[in-house]
Parts: sequence; structure tokens; C-alpha cells
Amino acid sequence: MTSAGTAVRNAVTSMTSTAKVADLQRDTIDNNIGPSLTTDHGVKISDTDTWLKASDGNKSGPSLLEDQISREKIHRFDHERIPERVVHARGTGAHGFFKVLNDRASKYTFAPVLTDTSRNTPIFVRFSTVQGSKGSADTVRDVRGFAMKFYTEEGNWDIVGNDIPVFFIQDAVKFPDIIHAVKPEPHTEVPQGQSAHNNFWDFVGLQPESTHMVMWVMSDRGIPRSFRMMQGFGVNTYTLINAKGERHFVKFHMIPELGVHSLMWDEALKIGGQDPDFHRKDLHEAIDNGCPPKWTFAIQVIEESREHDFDFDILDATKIWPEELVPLIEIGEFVLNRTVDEFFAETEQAAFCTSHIVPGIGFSDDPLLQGRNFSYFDTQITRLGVNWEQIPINRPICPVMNHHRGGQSQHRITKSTVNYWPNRQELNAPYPINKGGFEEYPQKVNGIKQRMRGAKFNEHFSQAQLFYNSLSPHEKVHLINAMSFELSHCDDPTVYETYTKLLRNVDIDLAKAVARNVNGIISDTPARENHARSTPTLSQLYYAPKEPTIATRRIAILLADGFNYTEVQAIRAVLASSKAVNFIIGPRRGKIHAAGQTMGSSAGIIVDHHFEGQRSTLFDAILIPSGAEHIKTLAANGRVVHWIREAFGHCKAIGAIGEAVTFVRHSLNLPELDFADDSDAVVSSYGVVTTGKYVATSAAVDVLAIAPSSKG
Ligand code: HDE
Repeated sequence: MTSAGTAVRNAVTSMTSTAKVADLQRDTIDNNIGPSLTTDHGVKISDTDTWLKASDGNKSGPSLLEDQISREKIHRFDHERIPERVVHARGTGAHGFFKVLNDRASKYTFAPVLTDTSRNTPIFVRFSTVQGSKGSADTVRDVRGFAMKFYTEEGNWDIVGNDIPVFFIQDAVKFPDIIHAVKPEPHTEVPQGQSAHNNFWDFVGLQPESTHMVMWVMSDRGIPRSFRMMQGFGVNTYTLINAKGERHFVKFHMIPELGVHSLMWDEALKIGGQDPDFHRKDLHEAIDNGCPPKWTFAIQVIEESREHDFDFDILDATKIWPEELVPLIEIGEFVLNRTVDEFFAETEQAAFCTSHIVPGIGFSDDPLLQGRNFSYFDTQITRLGVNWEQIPINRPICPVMNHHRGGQSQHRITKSTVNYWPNRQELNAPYPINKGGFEEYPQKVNGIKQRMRGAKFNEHFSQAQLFYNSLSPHEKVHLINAMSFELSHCDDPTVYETYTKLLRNVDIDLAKAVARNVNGIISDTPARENHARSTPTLSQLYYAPKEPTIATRRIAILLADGFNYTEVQAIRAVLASSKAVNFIIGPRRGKIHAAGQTMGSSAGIIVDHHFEGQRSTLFDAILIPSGAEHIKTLAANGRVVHWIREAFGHCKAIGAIGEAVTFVRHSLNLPELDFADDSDAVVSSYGVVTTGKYVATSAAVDVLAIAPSSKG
């Protein structure tokens, strides 16, 4: 090994869950350490506030170009931006680690990252939306990206997945078309963060292979409550190679510990304005509060010999592999437990490539994957330059040694007299190794050069029907409403008429409901019969956590002066012990006082937000404690009544104690709302939890957990 190689190898930290974070420390500086500001070339600066001028001392004269310090500051600033990602521009990321839990995968692969239970492989995950620009809102209706980088001892492995298991198109060459169609229209640059426009629905109406994915995006999957509550899917079909050299087809799955949950559309729309960074903040909040999100990692595997045993093509990315046919095999789990130190250096410069695989993992002939393998490397060169894999967040934690040289922003100084292979030094320079390197699995390829798709690629509606049939009644209503919203934003009748006609291939009731809402083509005749098959695993309800939990849920406690201090403190303690995050919302930010406490005294409780400062949409549940005086103030405030009505309209848990019950009853105009006079909690059929007197039991917390998972 060359001495350069030794240096790289020495820098490698051992394979622990924090190995990548330790690697990043090599380039992390603390900007607070220096006594003095300096230029980029290290000269101390005495004035960064005033440009050098030609002046007589009384009035400001012209600025002088000579001022190299001001020029450097401005020039450096002028070049701060890099091109945003052409898709998935808006995103956020976190560090964590992946752990294999059993040896189930060793039957299929020899890749240690999937089989070695002693490893903690560091990972970086970036979540994103697809359509909007870097500055667009988080809660728009869209697919979410779920891109994972595993820093393995054998090199980086990337799964560049989504929160939806299928894709809009079957062949990579259609990608520019679907993306042009969904992105803002060329003549107006409208809309932002929306697929609700003529061009998107025009395209998918003429491209029936998109129908299955359109169903998913229009379902609640398109508006997740949190990145932490999304499933992840590798989407494409990869292969695994085992120690005997046998090949299996594989799909990758991530299942969130907290279950799969969504916003309601009205919430998503409002949060888009109230807090466009809602999902970013949510990820940070959970990690900072000691609740790192966790996913189970599973695979679906098909033997190579069974490739043609299914009525769909297993290499078609517009199809799932139904779990009844190909069960999930849980093999590991991963946790995201560290936020980034600097967004640009880490999250923005993170660059993923579907072609980044490690020995034991291979590609398949999935035509979408084949094209993706070309595209990602190429796009990173535009965004980050040819040496993008040297950027700290992207560089592997194992040695990187080769004869690639030069290019813009080359950071490595490679000591060697040769930069080609073969060379006279052989063993002193990097050379291909016989064993342990990436090897191609021999695969017979035989064909006639032609532009074609496999015969089974021609069927587009069977799984769209399967998905729709598998939704619960309220999920179906949400989907119909979502499509109606989107098509209502299309003002070209050709567009909404074509799409409502196409829907007759999925389900005639769905087609009629949407067509009625948007003035589309109403017909009683299906274009194809609904096969009526369904599967439980496609509804979000299937993924509800086994035990109801309020961990990481945001609970707003509405208070005014005169509240019951002991009661509120007890409630907060119970919520905190259940790992929920509670916020006091009151008439003013800062201190308010409980019954019996002197106004202006140091006693009291700190209000986190004014009633106008936040809205119910930003919380999972609201709670109104007892206290005649504080209820009087709340009841006189129209915004507080709006908090209650809005939370109720979004099917959120509302807790009311003592005097608060009457207030909630009046606010909701629900005279029948019942409550016990003692400390029993009563859960009404509306999801409002009432009690005469609060007793700090975890049972009371459990009842608050019902609503977030049961939005009807
Ligand atoms: Fe991507 N995709 N994609 N994509 N994709 C990009 O690469 C592309 C596809 C996905 O957080 C780009 O680095 C083609 C499917 C994610 O940085 C680009 C095709 C799936 C991310 C690109 C697809 C994805 C990207 C833009 C069709 C789900 C964000 C910036 C063949 C499995 C990664 C970049 C991050 C990003 C190309 C289809 C997921 C242009 C050509 C299918 C999560 O290279």
C-alpha cells in the first residue's frame, strides 16, 4: 500500500454506529473558537462593516475596488448557491445507524451489512418532497423521498427510495416527461408544491401506467403527519447474491415503529401557510427530545427461477409484490438519532446513487432502475462537481484508492509516481483484487436490439384496483376528495374529462363520485370490472402501533389566568413521562398565574405561545384543564373557540376537565356531550375525552392516544 493509502486507512475509524460522525469531525470546525475574523486566506480582519472609500472624511466618497477584503466577502457570497436538485429539492436529513437483528438474510446474500449481527452500520437518511423547490412547504400533497446511505466497511450502499412502493412510469426514459408534467408549467412557472394543475393530470390521463401510483399519492400517503411515520420502499427490484453464487430478486422495506399516520387535507393546506417547515422541525424535535425515530428493515425475496411465476412482471416498478405472495422477512432495524451540524454541508450536499451497491447486492433488469443507475451519478456532477464523492458527507468510511485524478475541487493529494493500471509498481499502487472485490454474477443475456417492454408491462389497472379496494371507507373518502380537489384545479375540460373516464378502469363508484364533483364524464359503465380483491397490508391502519402511544405527539394545553396549578403540573408530568411534547397556549407569551397566585408575582407558569401565535393544526391533541376563572377568559376569546372547533373538525383528541366540559360542549354545540362528575374519564363517540376531575393516571393519557390514529 502507498503511504497515501496508509494515511487514508489510518483515518478510518472502527465500525461503530458513530463511525461516520467521527469521520465528519475531521472537517468540522467550531466557528466560535477563533479570537479574530479572517479572510479565506487567513489574514486577520479589523473591519468587516465598511467598504474602503475615497473620502475627505466628511462625506462618503466612491467605494474602491482595491478593497480586497470587501471584494472577497461579496464574491464569496455571490457563489454560495448550488443548483437545487432537479427533483426532491426540498428535504431534510439526519444521522443514525442500522443494525442486523438475525441471520435470515444470509440465505440470500453474503453482504455483511445485511448479515453481520455484530455490526452497527452508520447511516444518513434524507427525506424530501418531489415537486416543489427548495423553499416550498413541507406538507404539500406529494410523494416523499426516503434516501438512505449506509456507510459500510465494503463501501457506501445507497437505497434511494420513496414512501410509496410503486412509481409513475415503467421506463426511465419517461422520467423527464413525468417530471416536466408535474413541475410548474413552463409558461407561468405555476404551481409550486402542487400536482393540482392541467399538465400533471393531462399526462397521467394519457399514461395509464401511472394510475396505480396516482391512487397512492391521492390517498392519505400523500400527506404524511411526519417523516417519522412513513413507510419506506426501495421501489426498484434489486438482487441479492449468496455465498454459493445464487441470485434472488429483492425489494427493500422500512416500517416505522410509530405506525403510518397522515394529516387531513385541510390540516396540510393550513400548515403549509402556518408552518412551512413543519416536517423538518418535527424530525429535529423528536431527536432533540430523546425520541429518535426507528424503523424495522425488511426484505421480500423471489428465487431467480420464479421470475415469471406471477401475473405481473416482478421487474415492473409500477407493481408491488403483494405480501400474500411474497411475505416480508424482517432482518434489521435502524434509528435516526443525530441531527446535522450544518444543513448545507451535510443535507444539501448529500448525494445518493442507485448504482452505489456493495458486494452481495446486485441490480436487476428493472428498466427504471437501469436508467436511474445512469442518472444519479450524472446529476451529482452538475450539482456538486466531479469530485462530489470526496465531500465529507458523501465519502465512505473505508479506504478509497484508485487512479481517478483531477477535476474541479480535487481535495486529495495522492502520493504516487503512477496513476494508471497496469503499472511497473504493481503492488505498491492500488490494483484489482481477486477475492473480496465486487464481482458480476454471471447472467445470460440474449436478445434482439429493439425498443420494447415485457408483455406483462401492458397491464395497468389490476393493482390500482387492489389498492383502492384495500382502503378503509374513510381512506376512500379522503382519496375521492383529494382527486376532486386536484381535478377542480384543472380548468381544461379535456383534462378532467379524460381522467374521470380513465378512472372507470379502477372503480365505477370512484369514477362517478369524482366526475360528479368536478363536472367530468359520468357513466354507469365500468371500463373494466373491479376484481374486488383486497389485501390488509395496503391500508395505513394495518401499521398502527401494537400499543396505542402518544410518544412524540404534540399536545396543546389551553390556559388562562386562574387555572388549577396542581392539576396542570400533574398533567404535564404524565404527558412527559409518556414522551409526549406539551405546550402551554395562553392569552400572552410569558408568565400567567394560577388561581390564588398574585398577578405579577414570580409564581405561575410560562406560556409557550399566544392563542394567535399557533393554531390547533400544529398539534395532535388539545387539553383544557379545569378552573372557573380561566375558563371564563377562554370562553370570551373567539380564537380559543376556533381552536376547539378546528381540532374537532380534524378528528383530534380533545380533553376537557371540570368546568372545561361545559365550555367545550358550548363551543362544539354538542349539548349531549357527557361527562362524569368524578374522576372517571368518559370518551364520547366524537373522540372528546371529558372528566369531572383530573387524576394523573396513564389511563387518561391512553385515551388521548385514540384520535391521532383514527381520523375518520
Ligand atoms: Fe429519482 N432522481 N429518478 N427516483 N430520486 C433524483 O438525483 C431519477 C425515482 C429519488 O435525497 C435526482 O440527486 C430518474 C424513483 C429520491 O438527494 C435525479 C428516475 C424513486 C431522490 C433522479 C427516477 C426515486 C431522487 C435528482 C426514473 C423512488 C432524492 C437529484 C428512472 C424509488 C435523493 C439527485 C436525495 C433524486 C433521477 C425515479 C427517488 C435527477 C431518471 C423510482 C428519494 O438523478
